[in-house]
Amino acid sequence: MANNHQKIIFSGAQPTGSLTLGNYIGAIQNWKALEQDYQCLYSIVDLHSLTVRQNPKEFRETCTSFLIQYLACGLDPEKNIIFFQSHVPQHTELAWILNCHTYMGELNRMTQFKEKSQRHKDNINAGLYTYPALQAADILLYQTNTVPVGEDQKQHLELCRDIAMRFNQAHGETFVVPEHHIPKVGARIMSLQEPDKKMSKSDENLNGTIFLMDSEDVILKKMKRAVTDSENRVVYSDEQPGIKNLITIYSTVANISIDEVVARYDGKGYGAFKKELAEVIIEALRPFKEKYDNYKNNMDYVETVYKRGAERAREIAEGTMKDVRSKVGLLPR
Ligand code: ATP
Ligand code: LTN
Repeated sequence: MANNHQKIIFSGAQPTGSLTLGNYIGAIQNWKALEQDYQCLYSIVDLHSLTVRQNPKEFRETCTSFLIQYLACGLDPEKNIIFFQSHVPQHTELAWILNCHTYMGELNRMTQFKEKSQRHKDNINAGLYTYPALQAADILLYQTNTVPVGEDQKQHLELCRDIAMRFNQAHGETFVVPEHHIPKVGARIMSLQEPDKKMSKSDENLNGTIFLMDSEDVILKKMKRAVTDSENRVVYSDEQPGIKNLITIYSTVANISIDEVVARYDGKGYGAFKKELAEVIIEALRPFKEKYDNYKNNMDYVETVYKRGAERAREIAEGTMKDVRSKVGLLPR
């Protein structure tokens, strides 16, 4: 486990659909960079996905595929603790207690709740509403210092901090109050079809999202269809949100600066730019696809990874829960 000076990092993604280029650029790429210097916990937050109705058989497959996608992205299970949220029951136990320290007024303000209840009008359940308390439990259980996420999670993180401070004030120092870590470039990759909306794995318009699992042909096609404008100049400006988004993607995937991308395509039109961007993405994803197939053929190993991950996570989580139970006045077991 972490030595006393090693900072703790926690992050998670919901196993719905399949990982997108937005998830990779906004989150996973940064997770990988952190594994050298920190004790990192990365969870597949399967309980969060149950806020939307799932088909059990498909859901199990998606969860396994997510874990394999994490590993294929290069997350090292020796350095990081990688696990399924539902395998560590302390998450739901703490979530209940934190629910009792969260105000309805706070939950009412959450944009993700407002958006998701618009999208799933027939199933606006209590889980969707109290989702941020479970997310706060995920983070606070591990005495997390830093949470690397995309821009969209800032509001949930702020609420998590408020809950932690409130709890500490009421019961004495219990939780570390975490900071969020949002990347400077790429924190919000936009849909290729609607550049005013974030790229999302649950978008109904599949052309707006590049999935890490997409074939080369599909990536080329989606890139060709990406919405731009009539200027035909590769310029990074708010007036040209479509092309601005593509430049951001280029810069983060090829690991070169925005200025360098713009200079490289000075005087060239959108056609050449989009085609070469597709090639850059395809090249970057090649090792991902190879690793994915390898892990898929080695399910025994994959199972060991998540079982060991949950074991390590439970040990830390139980330490925090013992303190929490005692602080709120529950009798020792
Ligand atoms: P859903 O559509 O199911 O809400 P999502 O694609 O938004 O999913 P999440 O599982 O909610 O993805 O997020 C996983 C991580 O990826 C989070 O840290 C989130 O901030 C980040 N992320 C998601 N979409 C983007 C994006 N378009 N740009 C940058 N980061 C993103
Ligand atoms: N709500 C997040 C997923 C998530 C998460 C977390 C992220 C659940 N628990 C803890 C960071 C830390 C989302 O929708 N992206």
